[in-house]
Amino acid sequence: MKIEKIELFLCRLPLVQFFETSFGRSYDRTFVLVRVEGDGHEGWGESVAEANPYYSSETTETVWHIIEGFIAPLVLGQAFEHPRDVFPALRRVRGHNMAKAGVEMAAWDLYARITGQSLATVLGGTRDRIASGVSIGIQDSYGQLLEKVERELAAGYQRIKIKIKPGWDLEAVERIRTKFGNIPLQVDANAAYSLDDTDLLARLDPYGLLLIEQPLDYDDVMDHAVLQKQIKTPVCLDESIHTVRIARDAIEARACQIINIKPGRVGGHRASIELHDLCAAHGIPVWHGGMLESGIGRAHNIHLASLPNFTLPGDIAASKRYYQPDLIEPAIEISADGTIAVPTGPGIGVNIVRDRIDRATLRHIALEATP
Ligand code: SMG
Ligand code: MG
Repeated sequence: MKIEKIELFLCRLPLVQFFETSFGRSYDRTFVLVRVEGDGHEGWGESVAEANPYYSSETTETVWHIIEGFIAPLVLGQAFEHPRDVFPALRRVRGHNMAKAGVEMAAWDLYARITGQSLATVLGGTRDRIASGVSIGIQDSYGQLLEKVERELAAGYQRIKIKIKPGWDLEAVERIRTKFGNIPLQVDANAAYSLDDTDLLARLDPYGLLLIEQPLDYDDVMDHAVLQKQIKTPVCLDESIHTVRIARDAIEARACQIINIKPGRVGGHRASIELHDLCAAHGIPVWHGGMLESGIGRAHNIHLASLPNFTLPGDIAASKRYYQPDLIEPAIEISADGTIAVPTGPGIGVNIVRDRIDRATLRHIALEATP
């Protein structure tokens, strides 16, 4: 497979509903789409960096800069036997996993299309439907939160995750438990606490949460190990896990019992599979995270989540919770049992709607191999 062309699209789409985390509130999503061409086919990827450096230090502008200046020259005109060879070819570039993942994942889609297989098949997926959960942001009132939980449970989602931050934590959980009983419930702090909050976090123990995601800082593995010894709720790491090596250290240090895999955060599908396999070997369950992706990134996530150790429901929900219309057809839907079908066509297996991409595009560039 030879990658002959890379196109980048800086896109912005309005969100159907605002999304608030401990970093702040968003009403729209800016992201970079990657299209690659080779062997008479195309492949699509989506970089999950946001316009701001709050979830991660990467932004849409750094992604653009790094792909255009440093990743494209390492990939264009190169023949790859398999897309697993792309990530190692980018080794000179340190970090910038979200930029790498955009290109790497597009290469997996390209390869799957060239060989006429679904992406799930190429990745080693073993199930034809994935379990779907939702992530509910911080709301203006507890009433609004309870309404949203009710709506998502009625839609069939298999678990609820709520965002927490100091001042929006115990009471939010208490109210959900009081109204909805023992539903599968987890919380995500996006690094909003410190070890000084250990007593407060321990007060979540009686609520039987599935997990608490990234309570402490994004670069802090060791404090999570200290915290995990003092609370019963399983700690799940998200932001901290940039590389398979950090995951290995975190598991060794008992800093977490569960890991959230986002291919964008670790550099793409190859690193995600390695992380998945590492966790499986250590009895650490994984689930697929979400980054408010458009249908393109979402389709990639569904294929990856079909691997066997994704045993907990992911943050992979229906398109209509995020974008209407989505950039793909048909939109991603969940069935009444809270599962999503893994597309079976070649590659990511969804139809890309080019004129919707064009309407969402703020900037475009096409890069080709120099002869
Ligand atoms: O895609 O449904 C989704 C969002 C899931 O909560 C979600 N993601 O930390 O896990 C996380 C957050 C990061 C989102 S900020 C873009
Ligand atoms: Mg998270």
